[in-house]
Amino acid sequence: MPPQGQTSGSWVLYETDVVNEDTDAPPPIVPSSAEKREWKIVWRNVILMGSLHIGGVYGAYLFLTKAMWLTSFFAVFLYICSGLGITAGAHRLWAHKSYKARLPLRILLTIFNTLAFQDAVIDWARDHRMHHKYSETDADPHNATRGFFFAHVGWLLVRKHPQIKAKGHTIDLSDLKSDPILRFQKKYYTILMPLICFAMPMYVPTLWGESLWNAFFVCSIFRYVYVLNVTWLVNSAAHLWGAKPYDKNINPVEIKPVSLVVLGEGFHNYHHTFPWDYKTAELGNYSLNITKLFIDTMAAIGWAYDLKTVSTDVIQKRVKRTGDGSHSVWGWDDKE
Ligand code: ST9
Ligand code: ZN
Ligand code: ZN
Repeated sequence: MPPQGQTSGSWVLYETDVVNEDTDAPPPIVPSSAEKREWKIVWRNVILMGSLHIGGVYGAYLFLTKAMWLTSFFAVFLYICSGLGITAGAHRLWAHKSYKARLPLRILLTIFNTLAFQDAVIDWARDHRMHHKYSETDADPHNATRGFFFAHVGWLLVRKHPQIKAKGHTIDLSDLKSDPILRFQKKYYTILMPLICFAMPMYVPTLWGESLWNAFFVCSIFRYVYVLNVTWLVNSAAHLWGAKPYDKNINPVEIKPVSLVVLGEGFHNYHHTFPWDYKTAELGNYSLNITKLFIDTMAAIGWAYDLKTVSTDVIQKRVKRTGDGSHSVWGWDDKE
């Protein structure tokens, strides 16, 4: 067997493929599908993502130095709106059905979601349902056992593992496909997305005298790249480094600094243990969970309803049964 990392044609072998012959330790268990991992690089995506990130760094520079303060403020506003389109929309409402939303909120969240350009909700939720059902296997689109880079962005730069397509049929998407708003978003995505994610953020700041150049790089490019990267941190960092107060047998972790920037989605050990909770956290401290504040506000005006959560009793039992013992630090002692 060739050594680790050696390529053979378009194949790259993983550490799990290598048997350590110098020790008596048993060879690692190799998932059968790991042998079929193939990095079919999509160069178009590599070039686009690379260029986008160079533009994002330049946009960050303009954000900090040259842009009008109103333009920078608008970029932050767009970050919150597009973030909510992912957290309150694609994630908690559509992928997990953790609450229900009336028509005006569904329309608003679809607009916010399109502003985030993370592909149509139906596709996002399909991949996310796979992520929960087949977590940390080859049928998980951003399988974090393949390392930080793959879980963060690498998975968007290569063809999907055959297991994803093979097991995809086990995911029921009928609820999403029967929603006319989501069908409309998917059908017209290639028109709606450029208008909402790039053209609108570039145009609005010109109303207060900003240059098109600054507006484009700050509000369209930098804001988009920033939201992408903080979202990806949930797939990468929040599956790698942190405490596991609710279930020590899974990889997702609680990671507070990430939660702050991802509007409350960093309590990932809790979320993978209780994915139906609309808070995606045990407590939902508003400062660390803006999405909960948003959904609670929508519930107060009647636009959101049937908010699902988990009783303290169920959480306590689970913590005792499968937690890693860190709960006093991460849970009830962490008062709001
Ligand atoms: C982006 C998404 O960035 C980020 C998602 C992050 C998720 C985070 C979750 C964490 C929790 C929430 C926290 C939120 C925090 C937010 C904070 C905000 C402040 N099941 O995909 P294709 C089949 S997007 C079943 O082309 P390839 C299906 O038949 C960024 N079947 O695979 C499909 O056909 P169709 C912008 C599946 O060819 C066919 O395969 N977007 C499934 O291998 C082909 O599918 C991009 O950059 C499935 N799951 O290509 C686009 N999947 O679709 C990047 C596929 O017609 N993507 N099938 O039904 C691509 O270019 C390609 O997908 C590819 C793979 C090259 C990666
Ligand atoms: Zn996850
Ligand atoms: Zn989830």
